[in-house]
Amino acid sequence: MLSRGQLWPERRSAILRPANLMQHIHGITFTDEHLIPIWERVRAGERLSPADGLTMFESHDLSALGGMADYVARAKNGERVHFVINVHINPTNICVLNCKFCDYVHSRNDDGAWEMTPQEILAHITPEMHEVHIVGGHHPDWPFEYHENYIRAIRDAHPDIQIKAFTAAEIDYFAKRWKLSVDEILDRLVAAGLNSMPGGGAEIFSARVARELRYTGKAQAARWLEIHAKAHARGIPSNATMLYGHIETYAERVEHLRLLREQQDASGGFLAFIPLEYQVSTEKLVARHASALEDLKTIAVSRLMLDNFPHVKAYWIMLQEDTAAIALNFGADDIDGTIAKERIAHAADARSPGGVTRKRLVRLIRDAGKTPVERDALYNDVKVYGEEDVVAVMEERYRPVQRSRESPRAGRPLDKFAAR
Ligand code: V47
Repeated sequence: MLSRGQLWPERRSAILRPANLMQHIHGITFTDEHLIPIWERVRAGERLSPADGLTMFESHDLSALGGMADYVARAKNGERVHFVINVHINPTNICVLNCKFCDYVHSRNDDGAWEMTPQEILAHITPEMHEVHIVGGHHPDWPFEYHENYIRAIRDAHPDIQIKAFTAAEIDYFAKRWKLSVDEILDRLVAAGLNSMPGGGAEIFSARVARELRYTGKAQAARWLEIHAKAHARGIPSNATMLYGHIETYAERVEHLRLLREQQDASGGFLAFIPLEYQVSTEKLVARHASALEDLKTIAVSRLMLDNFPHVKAYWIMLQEDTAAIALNFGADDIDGTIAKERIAHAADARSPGGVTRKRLVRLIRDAGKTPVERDALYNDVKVYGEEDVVAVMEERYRPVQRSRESPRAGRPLDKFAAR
């Protein structure tokens, strides 16, 4: 017997409902009448249930889902779409784990293994950047002090840059490997210069998928959420991700979103949610990448379910630029950044380039009909791009805004980041 939400992806079409006649309700055209009561709840500002989440994932009516999500995104962020001038640094790809979806991981003696020194890490940072994003493998020999030291080196060399570093999975590994408490780790990282935490390592909060994809060795749902709660309690904002498009079911996606929403109610420090499209790796968990339709649906449903998250990010590295641009009208209000170098998705042959220019991002956001807003890691405005700024960027005579020493630091109360 097949149950709802369990047919992803091979027989997904079997559960999609046939189209009905079109109905126009408060500005949205529906071909799936099951979405209409959900739209009424969205307009009334009511919270959607997990059953609503499943109904939306199982719907074929992409344009209605996009319209509803865009309505919510506009209510939260208006016409604004955020981006950041940043760099992704992956200090090492040596990792004790062997997650089945990951092509990034190497053992110590493998040919492609790398280890960066603090000086090599520093060499990736330029004065124009407002965010440095750092995640790496679970390196068995680097003592915690090594990580602390390169964070301090960045802070000393760039007192005004924002450092977003270490997934909850890495923090959990430091704690287990070096017998430290999560509290001590977080306090020491803040003292070294950490501002916020990225959302990686969450994968899908499902014990079944964790077993099948061999990631039971990394922080599981309760621990991942606990670490973010501890970060939020000390004024460290963070992001959350969901790895989709492999063997997970729609029901598992909905449960993942429900757990994040519940955590956000409790601790309030999540800034952005980022659905990560599985990049088909050597293991080929599925034959091909999720379709653009599936990507857009996932962005839209995430925006609708996560009513307490201020931002939803269309991560162009994994979605590719075209789908990411369309996602800006399907509930996403952020496109990440210039990124400069990216190695995790590209280890699995991501089809996007390794980094893009400010010009490319500004054009992409304007082409989507939105207002480009350059931000820092904590979603403070660096620059709202008016028409003249957009023209200046296109004509390559734009003068970047300098980083400000007024940037908020971790350890401050999180009221500013409370859901809008
Ligand atoms: O945790 C690994 C995922 C994550 C693959 O917080 C893969 O702003 C797809 O978390 N296909 C790291 N994904 C990236 C990440 C992230 C990216 C951008 C912004 C932010 C943020 C966070 O990448 C890992 C893992 O879940 N990953 N292998 C793969 N083959």
